[in-house]
Amino acid sequence: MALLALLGSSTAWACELEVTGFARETIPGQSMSAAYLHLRNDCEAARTLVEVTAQGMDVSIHETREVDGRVQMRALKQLVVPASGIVRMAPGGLHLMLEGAALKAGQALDVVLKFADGESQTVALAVEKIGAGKHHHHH
Ligand SMILES: [Cu+2]
Repeated sequence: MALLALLGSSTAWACELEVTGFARETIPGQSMSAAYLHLRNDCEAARTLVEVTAQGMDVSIHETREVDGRVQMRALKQLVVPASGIVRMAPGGLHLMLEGAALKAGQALDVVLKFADGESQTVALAVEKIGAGKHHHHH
């Protein structure tokens, strides 16, 4: 009993991130879309996002960067949300790439965030219309 209590006290209490965000409607004829999250970490430890999943599509964490005047996207293996920190995804920067998506404005999209510590968290994202002329990237 004493040993169990000791082990228990050394394990950090699971602390959930505060996550909000939205996904973009799929452009007719395309199967690619993107979602943007705001991840706020009020926990005492950094949290490392290692995988994002959603039913019926492939999700990857992407970063858009300008390299030598060219806009490029690269996939990130993980995304660290620092302790007491915020990570903001936004068009032209960090985003979730949704492949095989068929999303319509007004729907909700559940995404599951998986962390390096084995915890996972489900977040419901509103699907929003794409504003005219706001396409932020092409594949
Ligand atoms: Cu992308």
